[in-house]
Amino acid sequence: MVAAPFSPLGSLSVFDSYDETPHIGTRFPSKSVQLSRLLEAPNSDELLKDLATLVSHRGVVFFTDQDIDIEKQKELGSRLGKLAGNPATSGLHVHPVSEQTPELAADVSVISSDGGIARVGYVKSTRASNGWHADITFEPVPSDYAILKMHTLPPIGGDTLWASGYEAYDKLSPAYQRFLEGLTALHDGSGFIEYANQQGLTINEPRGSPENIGAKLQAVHPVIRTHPVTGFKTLFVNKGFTIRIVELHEEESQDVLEYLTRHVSENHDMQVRFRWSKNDVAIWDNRCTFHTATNDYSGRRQGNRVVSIGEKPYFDPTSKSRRVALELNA
Ligand SMILES: O=C(O)CCC(=O)C(=O)O
Ligand SMILES: [Fe+2]
Repeated sequence: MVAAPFSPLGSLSVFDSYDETPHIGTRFPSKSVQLSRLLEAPNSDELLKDLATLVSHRGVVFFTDQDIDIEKQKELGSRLGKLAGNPATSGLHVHPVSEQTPELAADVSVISSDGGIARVGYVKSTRASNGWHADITFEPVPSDYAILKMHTLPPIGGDTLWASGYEAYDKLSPAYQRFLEGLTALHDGSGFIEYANQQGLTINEPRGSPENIGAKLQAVHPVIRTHPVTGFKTLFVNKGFTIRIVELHEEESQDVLEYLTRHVSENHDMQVRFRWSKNDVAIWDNRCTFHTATNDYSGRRQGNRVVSIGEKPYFDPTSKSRRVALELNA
């Protein structure tokens, strides 16, 4: 007996969609599906809660040619997190170094080839895979969802890749899984402190939660965390921000983090690559995915990103992995 394929679409099943890969990524290909309309629908709470559930299961969801403006994008960010059950104290993230511009408030990050936070630490001559990260994991209360709308794109290039933290966990041997469970890791955003110092900026605070304060930009989180929406175990260390596994000796920690970094970047069966068109929107879950930009283009590329704050990461030893819970064997 093969179990019927699990569908996390709920009320969104009335719209045409397809999965981009078995483990990560779902797309709504038609521009007739507009996020702006989901926000206004009479059953918008149901639709948005189901969207949050879908994003949490599939890691990242893509929408085509969206008319949503930045105010509505912020509303979407707030409502997704709330409907998925984040704490009352969690709101939209204020990036430690986001600059308030006349058009955009501090809770919007401009993702631009011209500079700013998306370019911090980028060195052209290093490996493309050095860019893998989950957003803002240096915060004590890190992100649940992120929404990126790209309005300016080069004719070719600039794809974004996402990888599944659920599948990253599931692909490890049971012995390695047991070794990682219960360990904790230090996440560090000091690259943004250096950037702030260079630019003469002060570190913004609070940053979307009363606990996200101070200018140190460090937090300790479980290496394997339980996702509060799906209940699945997921790998929660990333190349961008995780600097040390606390319980290990320094060199052991370096080797294990190096292994896990390669595990995510070299297993392309747990990744999806998205080629953007103008005004496409990607919504991802920072708790159970990693992502990286591709710096292979010339010309301008720019979009607006809204990141919402979730809950403090935790590990529930009784939680199951995605493959075990969904009875997937392939
Ligand atoms: O530019 C991209 O493709 C991704 C940038 C990024 O990391 C983000 O928006 O969080
Ligand atoms: Fe990011």
